[in-house]
Amino acid sequence: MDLITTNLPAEAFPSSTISAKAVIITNHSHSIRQGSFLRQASIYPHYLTDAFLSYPIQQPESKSINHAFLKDVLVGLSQPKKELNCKYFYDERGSDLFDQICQLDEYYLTRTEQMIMDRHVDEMAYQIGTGAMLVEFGSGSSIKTRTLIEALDSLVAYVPVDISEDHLLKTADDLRQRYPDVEVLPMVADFTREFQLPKTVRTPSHAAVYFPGSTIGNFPADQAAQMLSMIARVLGPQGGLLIGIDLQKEPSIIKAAYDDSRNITAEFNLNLLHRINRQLGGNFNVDQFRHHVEYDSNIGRVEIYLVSTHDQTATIQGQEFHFGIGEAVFTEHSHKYTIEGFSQMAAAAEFSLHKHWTDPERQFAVLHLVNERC
Ligand code: AVI
Repeated sequence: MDLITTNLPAEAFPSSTISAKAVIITNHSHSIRQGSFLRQASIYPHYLTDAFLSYPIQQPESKSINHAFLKDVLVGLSQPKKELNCKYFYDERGSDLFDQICQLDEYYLTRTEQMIMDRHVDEMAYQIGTGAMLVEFGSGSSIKTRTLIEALDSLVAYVPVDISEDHLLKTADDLRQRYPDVEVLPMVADFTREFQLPKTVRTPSHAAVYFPGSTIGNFPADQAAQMLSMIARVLGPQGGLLIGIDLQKEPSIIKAAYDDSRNITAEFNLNLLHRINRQLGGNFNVDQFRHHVEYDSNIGRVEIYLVSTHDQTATIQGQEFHFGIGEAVFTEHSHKYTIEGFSQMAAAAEFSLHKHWTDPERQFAVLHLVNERC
């Protein structure tokens, strides 16, 4: 658990629980189940990550509430432009809905990335090279990674990184049995933060991070750039990064992926309000909000909102929030890149693009980047 203190506005918190000089307690494992990187990501607004100032602490009383979640919700809804952090999509129901999204016809990302991996895994393994340590971000059950593990020549170690300890340890046991020559070294970690690679019995020739799923697209551009720099530092010189990114394309295809005809994505988005009701004692009338998606083709960015269909007030832990008719609460960005644009961002972190693979329609790409720092 991290204890971070800062000077948040008094109105961001119910007076009964936290003083104006508030404490932020983050325990990332509370709210997060398993699987994708986002389920463990700390995508905090800048005002929470920038200047951390120390102030006296008054802890909230209830032990059953996830205080990091409560704090983020109260602060997000107190902004002039209301927002909720997309990392809170992934409670049990949200994770289940996300799995359903991944199987939708309109949601081309998952199946296209898988197709690229299936077709080109041998070339990817060749690019990564012999005797590597492979570090996977948001490994989940590592099932899809097995093809890559099997294709890699003399893989020294596989390091699945995830926040869900139980799941991770079970997966690691399975992998050890399956690949007795590979050291499997699970890490329970939040890899939006700098971490150290584990020590191995045999020395790997280099390390490579595997970061699939286009999850980097859910980070604001500046945080994505910071993550790439952090990965480069962790890997060291000649370290590799195999990363999946969603590509810019005809806007109607992208919009449909986030506004599907079966309304599963709408349910996924609205579940955030249900989750606030369930876990934070909120009283949102969820039926009076609707899912709304925009795609800004200049930036290459999907923007997802919850829009209030009525003039209404919701209360969370005694704090009231008013929503006007048509008022939008921002919930998620999903960036779509060009290969050139992403390579430029990666170049600022001293990664250079060695090879990339796409599907025939150039919807999605997997990039192999190498840290050229000496
Ligand atoms: C996890 N992430 C890559 C998904 C995406 O496509 O940005 C999250 C998502 N949001 C709505 N649909 C899917």
